[in-house]
Formats: sequence, structure tokens, C-alpha cells
Amino acid sequence: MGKAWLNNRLIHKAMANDSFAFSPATVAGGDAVRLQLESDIVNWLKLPLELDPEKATVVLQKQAGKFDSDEAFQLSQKGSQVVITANTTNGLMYGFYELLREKVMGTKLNTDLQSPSQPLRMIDHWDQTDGSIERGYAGASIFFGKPDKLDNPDVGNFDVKHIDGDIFRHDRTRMITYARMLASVGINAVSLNNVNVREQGIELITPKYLDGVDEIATIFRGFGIKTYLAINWAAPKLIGGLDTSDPVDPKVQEFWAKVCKNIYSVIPDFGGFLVKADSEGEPGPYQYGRDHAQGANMLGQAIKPYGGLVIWRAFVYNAHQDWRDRKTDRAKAAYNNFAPLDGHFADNVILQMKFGPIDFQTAEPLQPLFGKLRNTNQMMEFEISAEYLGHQIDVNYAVKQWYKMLNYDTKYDDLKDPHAGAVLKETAVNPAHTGMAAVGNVGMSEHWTNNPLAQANLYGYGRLCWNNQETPEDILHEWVALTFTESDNKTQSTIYKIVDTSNETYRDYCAPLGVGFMVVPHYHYGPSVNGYEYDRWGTYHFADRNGVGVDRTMATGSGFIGMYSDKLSSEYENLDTTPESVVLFLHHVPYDHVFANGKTLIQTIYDLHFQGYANVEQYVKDWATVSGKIDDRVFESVSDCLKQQLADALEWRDQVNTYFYRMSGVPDDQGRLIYE
Ligand code: BDP
Repeated sequence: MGKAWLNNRLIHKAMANDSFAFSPATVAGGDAVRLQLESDIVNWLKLPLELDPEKATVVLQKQAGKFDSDEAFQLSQKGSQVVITANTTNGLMYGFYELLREKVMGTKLNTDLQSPSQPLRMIDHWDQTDGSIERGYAGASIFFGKPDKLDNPDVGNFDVKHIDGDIFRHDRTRMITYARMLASVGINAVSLNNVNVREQGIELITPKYLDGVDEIATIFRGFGIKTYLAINWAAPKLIGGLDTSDPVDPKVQEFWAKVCKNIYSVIPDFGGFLVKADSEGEPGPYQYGRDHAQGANMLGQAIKPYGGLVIWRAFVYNAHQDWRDRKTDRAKAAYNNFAPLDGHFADNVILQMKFGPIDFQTAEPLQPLFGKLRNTNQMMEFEISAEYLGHQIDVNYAVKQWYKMLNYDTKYDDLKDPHAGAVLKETAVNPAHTGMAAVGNVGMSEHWTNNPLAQANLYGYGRLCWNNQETPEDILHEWVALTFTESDNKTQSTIYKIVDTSNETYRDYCAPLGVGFMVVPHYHYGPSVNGYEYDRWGTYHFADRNGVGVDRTMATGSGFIGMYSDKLSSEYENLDTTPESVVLFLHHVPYDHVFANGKTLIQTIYDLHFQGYANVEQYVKDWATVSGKIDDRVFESVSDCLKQQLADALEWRDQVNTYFYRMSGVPDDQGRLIYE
């Protein structure tokens, strides 16, 4: 994406001297399989095919049952040939992309067996049928809506045939490019529409729209990606002509059975449903006095004959709370709703949980259900779309944060591997039904993600799903090398340095130490220190003249800390052993509290905000040095974004620091506050 991102040009260049053949000795099933291989990975890449495998430089060897995972592959050197071996076509495809990556980067052939850490590696689009995207920051939806001026003629829309009243965009060029990008980093599942399912979105599951969904699913299928749809729990009432959506009502069950039958008759490999129920005003089983397992399992039953999945979100909380009732801690909501249901969910139902207890903030501790649940399929959810992370204007490499969450130690002694990513499989009903999901971040904007540097998050998310242990630094090295292929080392390292530190930088000028939600309400860009403080969403910081932060201790606070393993609870209960990065999420801390490094809380707040801003000033200077060394339009786009980021960081720095100065009365020890 962008000009130089794993696109056709790059593929052709990297593979110019290679020819491909299928090893006839190992391809069972003869021509049929060969044809399938050809259509799946060779035809669409238009690679030079060699019929004589002896003469080919790359040999694709499909051997069913060779490896434990059907998506795994191995590269090996045989004389002058590279052999890619895998059980399946998809495995060969992943091997092909690995080879391509290594070629472009000029690294030595990696001959280890490579197999994904997580079986489900998913992107959830919050696209709506009118073409808008909830929390989308990169133009209109690539799936829905009419082509319009937002669209860039350079990268899409060549083959759009749009009829009035049609909700699909039909931009095959754009979708194919996207699907290829996703496949190249191992994504294998995509949900198309917003979890808040409104308007025609509710009807996507009906025959009227299934051909449109199938057009997209067919493109994705060629790249090993299954298509999912978000559904509205109240569909039986809203579009089924029923007077109830109660999951135990046979008419409701019949409705969903019919929906599944219709879908699978058009899309035989449909992935399944994504459901947001009883959350932020969306309907759900509670309305009928049923619990979430009853709701989810009913859908699981309907889709089971076709091998589909139900992905049920654990983002359930009371969004109508009275801010004066501050004893109800929103951080406890998912745990309270779902911990009692452990073991109640069907084999084809997966609980999808946001990585932290609240909502995709710059820093949160892990959602305590990870490790607590022992008999439930689970997925960890992230938000690539930078809702709370700078709207894809401010550069923010969130892979750093996701890596931390996946490798978070739950400290349950009885688990073989207590790190969150590994816990998913160990505690699943069916280890094939676990994984990661993330809200997508692409749209019709020129560089797909508004700020071109935000592409690193999409690339990195996929790579991290594939290998939970690959460090964000290694992933970023790859991304820079693959994206700015034609730039010199110095340019690449300048870009690397900016992106590498950007997640911390953003956090530092915005909401350090886990405080969260000092952001402009609803819009979620820019500071508003008390924007959510006296509102109903349960997202408070409790700043007063003595200190700031939420007391979630067992001794004096909400008791949230007690939801972790004994070891983690006792670490977090004690202010001195709580990690600084989330200290204000877990404790109400006095301004004069001194951290291990000898600095007070108030001085730490000032310093971090000043440092965050100073980093952005440096980014602006560093970025100027890559002018003329990279594609001009990419350069200009990032420059524009940085200009806005600098203004944003200044607002954050000065509003937050001034607020805390006025609250605490403690001056900055370096006299930098301008509004004292
Ligand atoms: C919140 C978003 C909202 C989403 C919700 C969710 O502000 O737009 O609908 O998450 O995850 O962070 O369902």
C-alpha cells in the first residue's frame, strides 16, 4: 500500500529471476490440485510458471499431513532451488510471502518450520453500509458506499460498476490489494461491518445482500481469508417479523437456522458471526432474562452444521451509570458478567475480550479474565484504528503495546505458560478456536491509513498474530525495509527511530501512568481533562487537590485488583510494586508520592508531558531530513500529519500540566509551566 508496500511492482521485481513449479512427486491429486494451486497463488501474482520442476528456481511442494498445522510451512534449499513445503495451499502462500520478505530484505533463507502462534488472526471492520466507518480515520469504507470524491483514482475504482441503491462499493482492485496485503502478513479472518449493526447492516445476512457479501468473500477466499459478519441481536424482531428475540424461543432459533442456511448456500466457507450484545445500548439476551452463554450458544447451534463460529464480545458494561455512584467500577464489568459463565460456552463460541479491562486506552493492565477463564475459547481484541491513539494523524506504533499485552504474565502458577498469548490456547475448549482480533484501520484515503506511517500498525498486527514472540522492533525493521525499499540506510533508520518511539511519545504527552480518558468526549482526539469526569461512562480519573488515579485496591478501593491471580493481586495491591505504566489505573496516588527513581508523581507528570512534546519537535526535524529520499506524496502526507501532531501534543502538554498545577499547587521544579 502506498507505492512501495508489497505491491505487484515489488513482487515482480523481487521475483524477476525466479520461475515456479509444483513438485509433481508430492502433489497428490494431479492436475486438479495443481490447478487449484495455480489459481490460488500463482495466477493472481502472475508469476513465471515453469512446467519442468527441475528447471524451476522455486518449487512448491504440497504434502498433506506433513506438519501439525495446516497453515505452517518450511523453506529449504535444494541445490540452486528453494523448496516451499506445506500441507495446504494456504501454507504454501504464507511460505511464498516469507520467501519474498527475505528476498527483499536480503536476509539468509530461514529454514525453520514456521507455524502461527494463533489459529485465528482476524481484522474487524467497523464499516457501515452508507460507506462511513465508526472510529475510522482513513476515508470511506473500501467495502460499502458509493465511489465519491474521497476515493483516490490512483489506487482503486478502476472497475467499479455501481448501480443506484446498491450498498456495495464493488472496488475489486482495492479489495484485492487489501486482501493480498492481509495474506502477506498471515491474516485469515475478516469481519466486514460495524459491531453496532444499524440500517441495512442488519440485513447483510439476508438473501438481498448475500451476493454482495459473496463478491468480497470470493476475493478474500483466494487469499486464505474467511469472511464474517457482525449481526444485530434483535434481528429476529427487526427484520424477521417476530415479536421476540428470546434465544430459548423456537421461532427465534428457526429464524437463525434459516439465516445460516441462506448464507452457507451462497458462501460455503462463511466464517461466522461477530456479536456485540447488551453493550452501549445494543440489544442482547439480558432483555429476556437470559445470560450470555444462552444467547451465544443458541447462535452456535444454528451455525454448527456448517462449521461456522460465533465470536461473542465481552465488552459488556452498564453504560448508563450515574457518575455519582462511583462504587460501580467499569473495569470489573467484563469479569462480573463472564467469569461465572466459564465452561458454559459451546465449542464453536469464542469470547472476544479487549486487551484491557476498560477500552483501548494508551495504557491499561491486562483484562483479568485472561488466565481466570479455564474452559472458554478466547480471543484478545485490539484496535488498530487509532481511536484513542491519535486518529492516524499522530504517529503511534501501537504494536509495542500489543506485544506487551500478549506477553503479559498472568502469574497463575498452575498454568504451563502463564503469558496471556499462550494462556489463550491452554484454557480453550478447542485450541483451534482462539486468537486475536483487531479493529481495522484502512479506508479509501490515498495511503490507505491517512498517515502512511500508520500502515506499520496493520503490518505489525498481522506479523504479531502470526508470531506472538516477534518483537515490535524486529517487525518495524521489516516494515521499514519492505516499505521504503529504495531509500538509503540513513533514511530508513531515521524513519525507524521516529516510529519506534512513537507509542511512548504519544502516551507521555497524552495520558501517562495509565490515567486514561482525559480526552475530548465521543470524538476522542485532543485533551479535555474533565471531559468524561462527570459523565455516565464510568471512566474517571478522580483528580483532586491531593492526588489522582482510581483506587482499585482490595483494601480501600473497588476491589478490582482482587480479580487477578493471587500473585498479581498482591503485587498490584501494593503501590510500590505496581508497574509505573499503570499506577494511576490501579491507585489513587498522592502528588508527593515518590517513585523508585526518586521523582514525585507530580514532577513525573510534568516531565513526561514535556518530554512527549519535545520528542514530537524532534520528529518534525528528523522527518525534514528524508525529503527527496522517499516518495514525495508519502513525504508530504507525513509532514502534514506531523504538523498537526505537534499542535496536538502542545495542547495535551499544556492543558494537562496546567490542570495538575492548579489542582496540586506544586510548581514544576524546572519552572517550565507557562500558565502558573
Ligand atoms: C468504544 C468506541 C465505540 C465502540 C465500542 C466497542 O468508542 O465506538 O462501539 O468501543 O468496542 O471504544 O463496541
